[in-house]
Amino acid sequence: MSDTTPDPTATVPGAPSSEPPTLEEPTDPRPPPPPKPEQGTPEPRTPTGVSLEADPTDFAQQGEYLTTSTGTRLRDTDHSLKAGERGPTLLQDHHFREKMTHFDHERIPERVVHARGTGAHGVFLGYGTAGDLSRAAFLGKDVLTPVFVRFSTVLGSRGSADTVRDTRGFATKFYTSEGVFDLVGNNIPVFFIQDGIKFPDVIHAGKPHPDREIPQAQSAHDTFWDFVSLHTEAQHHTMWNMSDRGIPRSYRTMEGFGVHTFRLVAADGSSSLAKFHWKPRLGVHSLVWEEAQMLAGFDPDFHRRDLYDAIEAGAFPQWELGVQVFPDTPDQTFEGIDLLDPTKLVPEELAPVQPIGELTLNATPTNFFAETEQVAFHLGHLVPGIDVTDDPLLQARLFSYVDTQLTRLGGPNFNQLPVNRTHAPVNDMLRDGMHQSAVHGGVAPYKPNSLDGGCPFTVGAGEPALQDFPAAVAAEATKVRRNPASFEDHFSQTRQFWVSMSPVEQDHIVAAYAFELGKCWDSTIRTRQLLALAQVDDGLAARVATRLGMPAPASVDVPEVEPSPALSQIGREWPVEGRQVGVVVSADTDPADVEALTTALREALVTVLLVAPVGGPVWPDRPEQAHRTLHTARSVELDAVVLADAPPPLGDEPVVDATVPAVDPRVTTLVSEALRHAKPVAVLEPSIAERLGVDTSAPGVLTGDLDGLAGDLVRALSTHRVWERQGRTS
Ligand code: HDE
Repeated sequence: MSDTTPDPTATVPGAPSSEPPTLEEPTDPRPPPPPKPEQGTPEPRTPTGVSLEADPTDFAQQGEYLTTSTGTRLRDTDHSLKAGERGPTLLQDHHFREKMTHFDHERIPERVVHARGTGAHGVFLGYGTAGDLSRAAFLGKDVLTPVFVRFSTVLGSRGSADTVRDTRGFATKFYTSEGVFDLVGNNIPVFFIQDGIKFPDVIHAGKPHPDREIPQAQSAHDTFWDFVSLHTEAQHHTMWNMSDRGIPRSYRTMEGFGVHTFRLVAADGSSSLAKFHWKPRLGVHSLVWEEAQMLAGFDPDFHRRDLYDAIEAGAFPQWELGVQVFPDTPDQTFEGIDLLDPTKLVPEELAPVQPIGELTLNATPTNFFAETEQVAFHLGHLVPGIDVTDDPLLQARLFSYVDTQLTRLGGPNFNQLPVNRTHAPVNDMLRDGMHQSAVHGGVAPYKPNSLDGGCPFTVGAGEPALQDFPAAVAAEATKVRRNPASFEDHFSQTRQFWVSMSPVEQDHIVAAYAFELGKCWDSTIRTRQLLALAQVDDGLAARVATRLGMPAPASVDVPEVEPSPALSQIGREWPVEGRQVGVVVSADTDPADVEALTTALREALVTVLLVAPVGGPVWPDRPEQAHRTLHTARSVELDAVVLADAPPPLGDEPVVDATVPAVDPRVTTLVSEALRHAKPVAVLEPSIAERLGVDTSAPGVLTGDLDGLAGDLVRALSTHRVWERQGRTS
C-alpha cells in the first residue's frame, strides 16, 4: 500500500454531529453535545471588542483613542476626505460614510403608545408570603431578584412633557432564576376597554387629530371625548384620569396595578385568581392641575428628573407588591364582580391587598437608549406559578407586545439585547434572524432529533415549567363576537369612585372635566359627555355643566354604591424622603440659621435647594453655592418654600411701572404660587412675612424658632399638601 492510499478505517468527512445518533429518540435529559473538533466559533467579545472577562463597565468603550466601529484608530474625524482643500468630498471616504450612515440610523420607531418613558434598575425582595399561592421562585422568602422598571405616559410622543394629564405605565421586568417575568401595569387599576380589539380605536381617539397633529400628549380634545362618551365602558377609567391620579406628583408616589386578573398556581397544583398591586412607601400623591401645566413648560422632564435625583440622593423609591386573592371558581366572579372585566376593580375593603414582596429602585440607567428605549416587555414573559386568564384584554396583549417589538427593535431577536437578557440558562430552538448575537452549536434545532442527542429536552411532569393551567372552557362554546352580559354595567364603579373621593378631590375632578370638555370644539360632544356624567352623579354633571355654561342634564336613576375609602389619596401621613424644599436666601441672610435648618431637613432625606438672587457662592466668604437663582427657580419644582430672606429687586428686570417693589417680584411670585398650590411655607423672620404680605396665621404658614421649624416642615410635608388651603376637606 502506498503512503497516499486512504486509510479505510478513517472517518469519512461530513458527519452531521459530534456524536453518532442512537436508533431510538433519546429521552434522558442531558446537556447539548460538544462541538465537532474541526468547528470554531468567534472568540467571545463584546460588541466593542472587549473580552467578556472584562469588567462590565469596560464593555462599551475601550482604550484611549478614537476608532472606527471595527477598532482601527483614527487620526482625524473633523474633516472629510476631499479632492483638494476646496474640492468635492470623495466617495471613498469610508470613515465619513460610516459616521454619517450610523448617525442617519440612530433612531428607532418610538412606541406606538407609552413612547415617553423613564427607566431605572432595582431589586425585588420576596417576603415568602405568597408560598401557598404561587410556586414562583422569586416570591420565596428573602429571594433577591434584579429588576428593571419603566414608567411612562400613554399618549404623548417620546419628547412630550412628563406632567400631562394621562394614565401612567408601570412596567417591571424581573430577571428571575426561572426566566424573565414582566408585570406590565398602569397607575390606574381599570382600563378604558374590555376587549383588546378596541385598543386601536381608543388610542386613535386619544392621539392628536390626524389632520393637524394637535394636541400633543393630552386627552382634552374632541376625538377623545367623542369616543369615550359613545363607548361608555371607558367612563370608569376616564373618571380616574380626571381625578388627581391623572397628574402624579412623582413616579415615586404612584400606585401600580396589573389591572387584569391573573392565575397563581402553587407547587401542589392548586390555583387562585389574583390582582397585582404596587403600593408606594411614600404614599400616593399628585400635582395640582396648574402645577402640572406650568411644569410642562418649565421642566418637561420633571418626573424623569425627580426619579433620577431621588435615586442619586439615596432616597431610593420603594413599593410593596401585593395581591388581592380570589377563589378560582368556574364563574370567575368575586362578590358579584366579574374578574375577567378589566374595567372593574375589586374594592380593597372586600379583598385586602396582601403584601408579598418589596421593590427598591437603586440605580439609574447608564445609557438611556440601550436600556430604557430598548427594553421590551411582554405579557407572555411568565414564570412557573403565574399564568394568564381569559380576560379578553389580556388575551389581546399576549399577541400585541411581541408583534410591536418586531417593528420597534428590528426583528425577532430583541430578547438578546442586554437589558432584555434573562439571567436564567437559555436552550431554545429559535435560530437566525436580524441581529442574531448568539452562535448556536449543533445541527438539530428541531424536535424530535437524535443528531444532537435529543437536546434540548422538555421538562418532566412535576418540575416547575411554564404553566398551561388546565382551566375549563365552556363545554359547548359557540364562536361569537360578543361580551358576556356582566360586562354591561359601565357606571356603578364609576359612581363608586366619585362617592369615595373627599370634597377637595371631587372639586379637582369637576375642574378637570370642565377643562377637558371646555377644550372640545364641538358642543354635541360636550352634551353627550354630560349625559354620561349624569349616569354617574347628577351633582357632578350639573357642576361641570355650570362651568361649561351649558344646561345640566336631567337626573337619571343612578346605582346604589358603597364608598371605598381606600380610593381616596388624602387624610394620612407619609415619609418625606426625596421631597424638595427651596430656601430663599441672599448674602444678607444669617448662614448659621440656614445651615441649622438645612442640616435638619437633610437628615430627613429632604433635598434642600438654595435659591439666591444670582448664581455662585451665596456668601462671599463661604463655600455654599446657589442651587437655583431667582431667574431659574419656580415654585412648581418645590414641595415647600422656606423664606430665609426676601431680597429686594436686583434691578436686572425691566421695570413695568415707576414703583420699585420692596421685594424682588420673582420672590413674590414664588411664594404666591406656593401658597396657591397649598404648599407649606416657612418664614424665618416676621419682617419677611410683612414685606411679602404673607398671613402668618394661615394654615401651613410656619413660623417660630429654628429648632421647631424643621420638624414642623417635615410634618407639614408628610400630609403632602396643606389641604385646608384648597378649600373643603370634609
Ligand atoms: Fe399596553 N402596549 N396594550 N397596556 N402597555 C404597549 O408595547 C396594548 C394595556 C402598557 O414601558 C405596547 O412594547 C394593547 C393595559 C405599558 O415599554 C403595545 C392593549 C395596560 C406599556 C401595547 C394594551 C398596558 C405598554 C407599545 C389592549 C396596563 C409600556 C410598545 C389589549 C395593564 C411598556 C410596547 C414599556 C405598551 C399594546 C392595554 C400597559 C403596542 C393591544 C391594559 C405600561 O404592544
